[in-house]
Amino acid sequence: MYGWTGVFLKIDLSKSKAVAETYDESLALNFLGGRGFAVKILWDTLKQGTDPLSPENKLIFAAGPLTAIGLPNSGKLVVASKSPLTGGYGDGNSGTWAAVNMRKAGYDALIIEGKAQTPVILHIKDKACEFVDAKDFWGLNSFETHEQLSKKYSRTAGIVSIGPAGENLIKFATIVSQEGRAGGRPGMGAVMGSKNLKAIVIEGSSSIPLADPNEMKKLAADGYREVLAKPLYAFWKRQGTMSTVEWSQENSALPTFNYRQGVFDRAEEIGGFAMEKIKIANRGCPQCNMTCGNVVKDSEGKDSELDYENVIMLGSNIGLGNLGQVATLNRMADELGFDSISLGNVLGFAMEASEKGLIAEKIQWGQFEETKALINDIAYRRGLGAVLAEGVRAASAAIGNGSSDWAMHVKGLEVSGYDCHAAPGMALAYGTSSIGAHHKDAWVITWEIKAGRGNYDEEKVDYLIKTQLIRGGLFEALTVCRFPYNSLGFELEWYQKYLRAATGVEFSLEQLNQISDRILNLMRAFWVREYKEKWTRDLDVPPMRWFKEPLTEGTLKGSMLDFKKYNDMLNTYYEKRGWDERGIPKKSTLERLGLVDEAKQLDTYR
Ligand code: PTT
Ligand code: SF4
Repeated sequence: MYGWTGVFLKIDLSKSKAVAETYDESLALNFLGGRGFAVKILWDTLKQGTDPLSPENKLIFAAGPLTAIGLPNSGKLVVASKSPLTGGYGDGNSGTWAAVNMRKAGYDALIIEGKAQTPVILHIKDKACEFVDAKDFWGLNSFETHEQLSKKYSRTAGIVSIGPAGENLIKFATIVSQEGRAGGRPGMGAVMGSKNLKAIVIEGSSSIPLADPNEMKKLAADGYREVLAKPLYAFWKRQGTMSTVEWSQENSALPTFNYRQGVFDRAEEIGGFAMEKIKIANRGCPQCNMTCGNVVKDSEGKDSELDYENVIMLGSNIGLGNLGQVATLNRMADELGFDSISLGNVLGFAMEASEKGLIAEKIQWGQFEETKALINDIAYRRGLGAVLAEGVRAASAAIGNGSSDWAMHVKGLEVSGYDCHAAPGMALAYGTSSIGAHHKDAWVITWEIKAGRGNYDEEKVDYLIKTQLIRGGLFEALTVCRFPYNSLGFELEWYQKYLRAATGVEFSLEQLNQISDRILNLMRAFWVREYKEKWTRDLDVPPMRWFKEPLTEGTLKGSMLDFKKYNDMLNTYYEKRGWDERGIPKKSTLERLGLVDEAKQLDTYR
């Protein structure tokens, strides 16, 4: 095989054993890599009903055939597992030198199972793998861990680690790398913690076998030049994703006071231009010339790397309008190892519960010191923090009193940064996203606003499905960053050329679409198999707040979603996907995608 290394490293932490295994070429051709590999491995090897925090669960780090080849934005990997937050398939996409080193060590994926008796660090150096005692590291935050490990091993090693949130099995703990890249929103950090795995250090020195190395060299250089030449490049370097704050504010889509207002009177103070005034550097993932991480000095004089999502979830959504303070909360999320989106979401939920008198604790909107204390309480599971540590779905079940209407999640994953009171297409994207309410698979809201936000037309369903196949399927299987494509307009055809030069295989766009469809259908099948009789179409419906309580501020004040129209749109979506009225892939759909055994198995869960 070219492009793929053809090898997975299987690690059993219970036995301190690591075995390299080759895999069949058909897996590569049918599932490509990243998310494709992860879902196939989880489907084939995880027993239905496995406790996500048990040794039996598997934690997978998977790359694709373009990862680590010096082409635009190819320093990313997918980290996946059965999620302790949602109970379904969970993953994240992280930019890290671990992606580059893993491939250069000769592996397309690490598949980790078992549980070490005492905390360990996995050190992989090409073909060698050692299990290093981590007692001196347990308890350290992710920045301290990174710093000490890069001194102990090498500055060029790939390092991923968990902070106290992962150690304490907080359900929305992530895996952190390079002091500001975080991956695995649905609790991948907790899965790592449950295995007593503090960190992975990986060093690789081989080159990846390519079908046409000369062609690849030329195409890669051309690709970087093309990215630089894109008209939006200069502004992107200045603000990255941060300009979305102003956009969301203008379009009443800004999560504000737990998704009530859509606009925030201090939005300007936390927006892209305010950020530029305190920005000190750009930072980013390996092999990227778009470096979109905005490093600023926070209110305590420390570095913090800002993106749209973490700024609005820890800013407007909790009523905080001081960017330096928001940056401090963001740094705490990175250090402790929380997903910043879910963190801002549960904080907003707690503040609303306090305002409504449903909890004894007084947690007020926008109070910096109180919020810092609560974040630490969540990390160490103290008091109210222990309730919030389970995620917003479980917290609302504990608090009751109708709070499930404004517990902002889908399938247990907290909603990310878009208010959908007046965006039915984006609401459907959240409703049907393959990991719960995340915009990764389909960020359709900017298109929707141009297309007409009030309608629930078939055209929106078509656009959503097309977007899910490209973003949730293709980019997650290639594992390269999607920003050149969706933020600068770097054309999809580039990836076909890269695939040809890397693997020697000519993939048409139709074939790539079919691979994506296969992956997304298998992800859905995994959810259905796990939820069994609890699977219902209600799981594809976004939070009731957007249907029952109109927007309270701004030019779209009074807007809300129509429940019947949403359900009609969901029916159309199911029909077009080849799913039944409960949203379960039909046997014929799975068979058409070559998932014949999977179809048989799923039949027993209908
Ligand atoms: C991603 C999610 C996002 S999506 C953001 S900001 W975004 C939040 N970032 C966090 C953070 O930072 N620290 C923290 N403690 N928690 C965080 N949680 C949130 O995580 C990320 C970029 C971004 S920034 C986005 S959109 C794009 N996402 C991609 C994707 O999903 N796939 C892909 N092929 N390319 C992508 N490119 C962009 O990558 P998750 P990263 Mg991330 C500080 O992890 O679980 O996927 O959730 O990985 O290396 O930080 O890059 O406005
Ligand atoms: Fe990473 Fe941003 Fe570059 Fe994408 S554009 S690879 S998220 S630095």
